[in-house]
Amino acid sequence: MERIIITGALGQLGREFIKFFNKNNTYVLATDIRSPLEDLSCDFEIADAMDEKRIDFLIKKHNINVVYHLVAVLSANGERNPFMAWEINMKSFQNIISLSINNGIKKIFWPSSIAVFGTKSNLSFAAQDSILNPETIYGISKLAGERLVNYYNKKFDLDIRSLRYPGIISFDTKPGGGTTDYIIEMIQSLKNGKDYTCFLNRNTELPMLYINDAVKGTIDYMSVDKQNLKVKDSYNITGFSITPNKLEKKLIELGCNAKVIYKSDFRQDIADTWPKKIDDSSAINDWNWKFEYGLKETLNVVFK
Ligand code: AKB
Repeated sequence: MERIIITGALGQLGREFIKFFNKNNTYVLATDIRSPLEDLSCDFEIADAMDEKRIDFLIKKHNINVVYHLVAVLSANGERNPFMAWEINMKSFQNIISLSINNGIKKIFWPSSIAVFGTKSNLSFAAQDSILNPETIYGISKLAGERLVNYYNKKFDLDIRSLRYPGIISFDTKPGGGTTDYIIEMIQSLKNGKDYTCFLNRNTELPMLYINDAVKGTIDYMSVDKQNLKVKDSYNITGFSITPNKLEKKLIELGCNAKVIYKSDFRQDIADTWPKKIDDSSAINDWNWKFEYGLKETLNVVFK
């Protein structure tokens, strides 16, 4: 029986994983640095993943045998404070790996991101095994993490798995401090009749994935036999690609009449080093990855 700890559990992904595990009667211990405002319907403990002793205590107390380590400072927040971003992203990762080794935990999930790509990757359609030259501190930390996934899996016989998520779209829980966040902000503003100032240029195309696909895909991937997984660091996965302008037009078609004002900021420089589309054929071939929510299905969730 899996007994899962989630770090950074109150973030965009964590809350959705909790709902999934609750529905499937899987034991989950949610941890974060602040208390939830609502009932999560699972065990919850305040814990900072930077605090190795505290996490060690909780792993032992709750008999944990699987880790979903979701703590991360995302791309835009990372550029605001690169030293803090590196420290949090890398130290928490290292803590989790060393605690897993010491507590006999084999199975770990750790999200990577399209931020690992850079201007030397083919940004029109980034391959699984592209040249990776990330230019943000977030991307650099994700690339370092991917190399460590590969290294630790061999060195310590661990089963750490990772996916390169594109922008994740969710409406119940908002992301914080990312570059792809504009898509959620624009949809929600226009739906509520409020003008939206978009921090990316109208033609900036980026890959996106609806949260239900992200969660289901991750769970499917985590349950595949390890021998079938040819990619040893992190798999590309994606749903659909879109520009702010295309999204604006769709929202107008759906009856929204608020305006989008384009005023790009430093996040444009981040987006300019990220791919427009990514090739997820390795995930399709190795573990039958497939998404269900295209743009239409994603917008249907909010415009029912
Ligand atoms: C971000 O925008 O920083 C994240 C990501 C693509 O990893 N959503």
